[in-house]
Amino acid sequence: MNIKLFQTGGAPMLRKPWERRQLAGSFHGVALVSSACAALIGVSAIVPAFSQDGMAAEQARERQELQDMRDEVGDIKGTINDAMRQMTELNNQMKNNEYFEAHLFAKESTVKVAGDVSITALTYNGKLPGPELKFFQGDKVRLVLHNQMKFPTSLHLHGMIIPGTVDGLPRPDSGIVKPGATYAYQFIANQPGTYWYHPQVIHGDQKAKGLFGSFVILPKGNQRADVPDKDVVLVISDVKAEYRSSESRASTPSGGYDGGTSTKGDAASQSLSGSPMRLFQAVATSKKDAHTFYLINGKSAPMAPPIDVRRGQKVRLRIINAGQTAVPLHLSGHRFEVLARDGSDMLEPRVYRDTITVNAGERVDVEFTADNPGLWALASEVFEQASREGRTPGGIACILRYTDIVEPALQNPN
Ligand SMILES: [Cu+2]
Repeated sequence: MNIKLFQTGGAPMLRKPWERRQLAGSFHGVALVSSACAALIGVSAIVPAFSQDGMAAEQARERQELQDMRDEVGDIKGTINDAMRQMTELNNQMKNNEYFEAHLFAKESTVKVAGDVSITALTYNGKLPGPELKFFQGDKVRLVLHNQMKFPTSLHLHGMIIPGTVDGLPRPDSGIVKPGATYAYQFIANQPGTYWYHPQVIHGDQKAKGLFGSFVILPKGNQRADVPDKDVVLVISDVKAEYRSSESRASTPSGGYDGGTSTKGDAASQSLSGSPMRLFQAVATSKKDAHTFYLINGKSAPMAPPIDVRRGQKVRLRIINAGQTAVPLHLSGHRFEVLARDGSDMLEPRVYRDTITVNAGERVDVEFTADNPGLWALASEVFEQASREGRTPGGIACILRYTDIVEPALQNPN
């Protein structure tokens, strides 16, 4: 939508023929301008020497020329009217569709985080992390929070500089959402970058139990050079969960977390592969029998989906640490440029790393060129975080995979 083109305040007045012609030329093509100039020069130079017949012919020509000009002005008016009509229609559309609306349903859900482990966590829309939202700079955003939990909640837009009425500490009439209630948070997405949402600090325990999600604001008028071929959001987290034995006592292996006894006949406790599915309940604080699941996009390795790239692609990773501890993430085989921390563009000098420590609550955007075909790991350097209680593969780890390269070793593992 090119509104500037039709801002008539700065348009020239239609006063002199050549100005009209030039304006017409700008609409109908360059040829018109040059023919108009030629006609004007001809008229002023030749008029005094003409006979009466010649004068009459000349007057007729001038009348014709004036008529042509009127027609052209009419054309221009028509063009402007058309454009104004289109603009009005666009404006009406924008008014009707002013807000980019997303609905978040905060509720308890059971999510599978590893092959044989499900946790009952607090989620937005049943997903861990919550829905990945994308806006463009300047979008008017309305996030509608539906509280389907048994206790109050709130929404914090981590990193956004917005009025306190939207994101300040919630007040009774502004931001605390009672059980069963709905609240709409509206803001203008004016800062490009990587952000995340979660309950306010007074409901911090809900964040630790899984209530978090990401949102990205893409710059308006993205230049091609600035747009990566692949733009991936990675939310890393740790969720503490207790083994929930009360619900599945009959089928619970007595050995606790590591007791892998088969539980035949209990469909709910069977994973697709047939191994016993164990159910954990997310807890806010560390307890003696609590297990910590380190997750990348809600999954423990090897369940975390791979990052698929092709040779030559520019790949951006937007890493958000929604967990409780700092995570030093290492990407093997590549060096990445650190583009931004906490949503702000980095200033020069450029910083290149192969490991980046993402603190609790922090966001880091990095970018690299996929120029080293193969299979690579993106994983925490802390063994506890890159394992599932000492077992590998597990925890915060995923594969970077070149999909256009055939790996003979993988195709034929002899
Ligand atoms: Cu936060």
